[in-house]
Amino acid sequence: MLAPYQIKKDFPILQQPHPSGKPLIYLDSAATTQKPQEVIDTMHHYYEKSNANVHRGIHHLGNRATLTYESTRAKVQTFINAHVSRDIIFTKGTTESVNLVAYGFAAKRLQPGDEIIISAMEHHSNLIPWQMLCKRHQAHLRVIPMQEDGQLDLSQLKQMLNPKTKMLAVVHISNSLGTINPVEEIIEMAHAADVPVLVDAAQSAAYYDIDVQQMDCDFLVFSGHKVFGPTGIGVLYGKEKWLEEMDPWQFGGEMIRSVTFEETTFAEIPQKFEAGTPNIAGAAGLAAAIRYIENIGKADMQQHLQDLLQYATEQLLSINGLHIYGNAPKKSAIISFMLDFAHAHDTATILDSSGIAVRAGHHCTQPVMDFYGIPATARASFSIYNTREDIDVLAEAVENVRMIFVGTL
Ligand code: 7TS
Repeated sequence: MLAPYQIKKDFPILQQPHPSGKPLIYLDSAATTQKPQEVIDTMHHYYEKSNANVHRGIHHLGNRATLTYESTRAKVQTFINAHVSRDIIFTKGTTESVNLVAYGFAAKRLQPGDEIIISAMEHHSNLIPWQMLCKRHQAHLRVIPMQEDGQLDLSQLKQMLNPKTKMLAVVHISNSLGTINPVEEIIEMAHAADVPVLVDAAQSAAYYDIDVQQMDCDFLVFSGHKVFGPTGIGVLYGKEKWLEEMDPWQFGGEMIRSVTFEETTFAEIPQKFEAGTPNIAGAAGLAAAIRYIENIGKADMQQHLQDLLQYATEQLLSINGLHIYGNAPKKSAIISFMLDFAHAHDTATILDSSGIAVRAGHHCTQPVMDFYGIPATARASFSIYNTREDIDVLAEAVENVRMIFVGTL
């Protein structure tokens, strides 16, 4: 059993009060997770004791920095059970990882008239790169439709897949609805049609077991800052055969074997995709974040999140005029809601005055909002440092919004 009150103490940022004097309740972990002290300390320690550039210094500090950076690659390999560590590419985040696959891999395979499939609930960063690529190559973007409850309608997928399909990209857990998609089933269907699949694990990597070999995804992407690690570092996993085939997308130092004014030959993977000085301190922080997750254990995390999801759903649904968007049977601890009597931004502003951080807007999933015919939702997203008490405070504060707009309870 996870002890959230104990865990909360690991996160220094959550110890400070809100400017209103009320306790700070952070319910925006889908946007970014807070960082435990050991992640902050590890990054601090890196700059204090080990800072140098990687892969070039023969000196002591250069070796330490390289060891820090490369041992994180090995750490990520075991975190997602990749076959070898060279299948792990460091990027600056999920967005950059998707763009790298779009332009380094899919662009090479795309002919006019070809098709790329995404789903109706993609974050814009797993939508726009594919849309732009399709426009550039006169290809078509096709979309797996969604049902009212926020599940994908996979009955359509089989007939959507055809010899013109060159890529499928799908989100594991929706950041605006919380839906947990059956990615293994999707991958199996896509592979039956010889279509490679990218999985966006931005919302799942922190809490759900990711085994890329078992999942058999061709690419998997996530961001350090959503797994209790720092901003500015992310991961692209790719099957070795695809990474070998893929073109580098950025050029410069670190990614070459030899250079003349006429020709350049590139380094092997993963260096081929990591031009320039990488985010070494970020890598140190990411390794510390993964250690933190491993120490707590994903099974306990999931159990806690499911408990919070169930409790929060009950509490919020007991409020008159509150609607939850996204009611899939398999759902993570993300609740998008709307009040009949208040705009989502007003709701979020009033909640903030009670010390509660929720996000309001389209959550970079505008097509999901269009599907429901709404401009925005308020979104409460929970993590391991949240408690049932946080949810009680949230429910009370939403009742207060009702008081302000409607005048009665
Ligand atoms: N994919 C999903 C499913 C996400 O939730 C996000 C960020 C991204 C991709 C992009 O990640 P980035 O690290 O490259 O920015 N989601 C959110 C969110 O829900 N609120 O702010 C960022």
